[in-house]
Amino acid sequence: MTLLYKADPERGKQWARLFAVKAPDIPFRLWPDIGDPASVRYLAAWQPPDNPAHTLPNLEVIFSVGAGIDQFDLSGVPPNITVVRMVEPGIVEGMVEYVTQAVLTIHRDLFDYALQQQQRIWREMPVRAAVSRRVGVLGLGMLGTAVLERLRLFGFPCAGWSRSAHRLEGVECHAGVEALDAFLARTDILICLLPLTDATRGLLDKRMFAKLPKGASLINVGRGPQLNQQDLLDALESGQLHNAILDVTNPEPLADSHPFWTHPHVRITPHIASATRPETAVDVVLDNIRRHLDGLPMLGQIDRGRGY
Ligand code: NDP
Ligand code: OXD
Repeated sequence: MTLLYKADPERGKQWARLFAVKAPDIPFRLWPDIGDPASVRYLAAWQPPDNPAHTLPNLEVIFSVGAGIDQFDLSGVPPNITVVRMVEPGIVEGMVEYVTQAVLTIHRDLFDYALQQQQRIWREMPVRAAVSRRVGVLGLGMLGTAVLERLRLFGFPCAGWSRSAHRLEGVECHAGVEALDAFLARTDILICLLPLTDATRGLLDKRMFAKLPKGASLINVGRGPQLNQQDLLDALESGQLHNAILDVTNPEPLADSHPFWTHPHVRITPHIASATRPETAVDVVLDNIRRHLDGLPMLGQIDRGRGY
């Protein structure tokens, strides 16, 4: 009943230490040292090997080490192998911190002050109350919900958009394509926390930007291919959008010559908004293995039809 880990080797060593203490009965292997392939029933991976069912003939569950599973080629994973994404408190905490700092950076005009500083300009801008800055989150899942719960405490009027209807205290919830325009029209800071699927690829484009109030800003912490990068540059140029904070790009990293690197109204970070924390993730995976052994559904099991 081996668990094979195939992702960042340094974090893999932490997983190995934690497994040795918390679950000494479960053999743990670090890719590429897979031992007997027939004994591997569980795989924790950022990307599974090609043709996983062939490489690991008794594989039953693939745990994504990330919250997203878009990096998996699910067409190569037979339906009898269950795919589980990472639902663990460490990822949530990191994302709440990152998005909070990004919203406050935009809200408190720190982009504009950084430009003033470069020119040695000491000039105050009016300080806007949070209640006058409307925040909107695309995606009301594990992360979008947690981010809104925190942002609400600052006094920002908060809204969210999802596929199915949700109810969240203090959050105006919108659902479905037909509700998107109304959600965008009331959003000054737009945050993308959607999974990458066929329906969300390229969603952040000029049509969407045109529906935001003029001067709105974007924070993309979902996935790079959700954004049409040229449309963003055009929207920044025209003033339709004021600032963008991008933790994800397409590709990652961007080419040296990409205009985002030096754009005064774009801030990029190298996909670090949040990351799985071994200390908390291992508990979740072990709990899921127990559930699986008991024939119970696992937390974070993905729906292949929806793509997330
Ligand atoms: P969840 O699966 O919990 O939530 C996804 C949300 O998106 C749900 O509310 C879902 O709606 C909504 N959604 C999906 N498709 C659509 C659609 N077509 N139209 C409208 N709403 C849609 O995901 P998480 O919150 O855990 O994570 C979200 C994403 O964040 C991940 O997939 C990953 O891409 C990204 N991420 C980025 C990280 C980073 O460091 N930058 C770190 C971790 C995650 P419904 O509720 O109706 O199902
Ligand atoms: C994730 C990520 O999906 O790191 O967890 O982006």
